[in-house]
Amino acid sequence: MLIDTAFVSRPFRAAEDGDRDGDSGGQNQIGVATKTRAKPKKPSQFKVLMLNDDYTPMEFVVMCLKRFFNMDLEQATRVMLHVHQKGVGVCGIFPYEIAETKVNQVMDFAKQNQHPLQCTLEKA
Ligand code: TYC
Repeated sequence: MLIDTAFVSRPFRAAEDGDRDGDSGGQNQIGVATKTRAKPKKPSQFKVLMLNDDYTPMEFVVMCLKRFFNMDLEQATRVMLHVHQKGVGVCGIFPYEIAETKVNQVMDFAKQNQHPLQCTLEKA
């Protein structure tokens, strides 16, 4: 169970709100509102996808998978060959900000090395 808290300021004083004695029982005062959420949301997950092309060397793709996705040589080779044969493959599944960082790391590294390798993300 998740408790959301937020500061809430009321735009009028209790006495102007039909509360003649000014005793609102705490309802019209500045304070903290709490709201319960029945279904707490898990942070959504994103797949990082690697795309095939005709020019990026296989060894370079394997290097990226080892460097940025912490794969060993065997895993990286398997994923690279899958992408080479099917056109697209999953490098991993992460929360949005981590997935975005990995996409940027791969794209920057590919650009620095003048390879057209493309990497993208997709909601899991
Ligand atoms: N198709 C490339 C080649 O034959 C290899 C390759 C594999 C490129 C995976 C990109 O994501 C990729 N050199």
